[in-house]
Amino acid sequence: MENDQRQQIGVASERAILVGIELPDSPFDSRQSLRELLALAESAGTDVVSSIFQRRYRIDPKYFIGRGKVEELAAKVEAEEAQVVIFDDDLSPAQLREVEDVCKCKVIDRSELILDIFANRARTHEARLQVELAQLEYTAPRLRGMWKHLERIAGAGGGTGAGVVGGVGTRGPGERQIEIDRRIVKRRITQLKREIAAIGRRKVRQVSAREDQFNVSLVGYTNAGKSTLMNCLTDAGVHVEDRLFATLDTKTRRWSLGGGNEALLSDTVGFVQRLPHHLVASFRATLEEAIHADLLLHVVDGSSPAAMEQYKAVCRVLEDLGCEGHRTLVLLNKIDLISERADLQVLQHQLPDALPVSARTGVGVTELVERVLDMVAGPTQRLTLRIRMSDGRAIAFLEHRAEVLERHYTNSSVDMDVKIGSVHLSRLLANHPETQVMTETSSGSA
Ligand SMILES: Nc1nc2c(ncn2[C@@H]2O[C@H](COP(=O)(O)OP(=O)(O)OP(=O)(O)O)[C@@H](O)[C@H]2O)c(=O)[nH]1
Ligand SMILES: [Mg+2]
Repeated sequence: MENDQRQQIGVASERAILVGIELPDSPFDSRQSLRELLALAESAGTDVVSSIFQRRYRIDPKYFIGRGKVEELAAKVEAEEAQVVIFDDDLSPAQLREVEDVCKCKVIDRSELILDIFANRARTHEARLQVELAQLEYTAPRLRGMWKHLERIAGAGGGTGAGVVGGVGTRGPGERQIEIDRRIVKRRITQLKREIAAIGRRKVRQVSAREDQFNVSLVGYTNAGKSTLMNCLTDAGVHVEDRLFATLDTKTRRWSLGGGNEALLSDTVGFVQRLPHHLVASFRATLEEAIHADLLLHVVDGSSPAAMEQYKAVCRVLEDLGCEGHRTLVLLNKIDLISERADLQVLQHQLPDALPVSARTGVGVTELVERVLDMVAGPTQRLTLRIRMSDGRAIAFLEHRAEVLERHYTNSSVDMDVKIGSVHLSRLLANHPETQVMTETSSGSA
């Protein structure tokens, strides 16, 4: 029916006004958050024409911001011919409706904006299902509240499905349809959950099939440089872009660490301050790599003035995912952009174990590889091992995981003079108990 018109109501290329508010107990910097909303809105393709910021002691239950501010906002909407107002905070359905009544234009909140970006960016089947579920779960409970105004907005249509609910501010077709749509939405949510659960099970099988490998996951704030680093370390050739949420699905590649050692490196979806909860829940399957990783490389954009806030936001999402106990190496990326030494020192003081790197110039990458190699293989030692000739698997293991310097053959065994990491040595001795350690130096093989 009105599908065609609804497609036109996306925020892309609409004139937008942003609204931020600062509360006394706010856990984050509200002005910084509003700047990020601007980046998010631009990522969604809107044309931001103005913004409003208000400091308040508490939110207004009816309009979220004060009555006077709403009127100021309405005047601005008219003067700027804005088509959408975007709040930096999540509003209740009733508040959205009240503000829409006064401003006479579409009003959306931060979560809806993020969901809209994801809906437009999702390319893989898996990502599309996950975004659609998150959209429906956020949108469906708001249907009743959204109804009244939608009847007034000419051309507003209804329906379900990613990119269908997707047109932001299009939350359903009209009062008469509400019950029918609720049922459709419910059924679709059940179906999506089933499909996503199946993907999740497949993903768990895939990830556990890699258990004998060392699995490393890149995590971090969106735009921190995860994909750039992935490309720098492997030949993944993943998509890199200077905008938020360039990556929405996971790619895994072999990462050669030298000396026959390797790890599997996964690039994952970026996080953002106050990522909608439904989105995190839906993206669990995509984040399976991070959940099961042996090591997380937490990439922080060291050149961002909000580096620490972003670091903390990522830590919170990781906690949400149950990853807080994972071994983590923090990387201070983009150090090529930090011109003030003092700025870098402040960050290094706050994150003393972090390793400064630049995914663009390659600075710090050698040290990164060394640190990871230490974890994969343990400290290297040189020794001679006697392996039975019949134990082809042990010989193959050494050829892959150690640097073999010399071999001396006897009738039934081979003495191999090797440089090997302690982790690999323990694994070898555990799996091949007949292996003998002859000497800890290379000089004599018995
Ligand atoms: N100067 C500089 N720019 C970098 C560096 N690393 C990444 N960038 C740039 O930062 C932008 C974002 O990089 P991506 O690798 O796409 O970031 P990401 O973390 O994968 O972002 P999402 O996939 O959106 O979460 C791109 O324009 C990169 O070229 C760096 O070390 N130095
Ligand atoms: Mg990326």
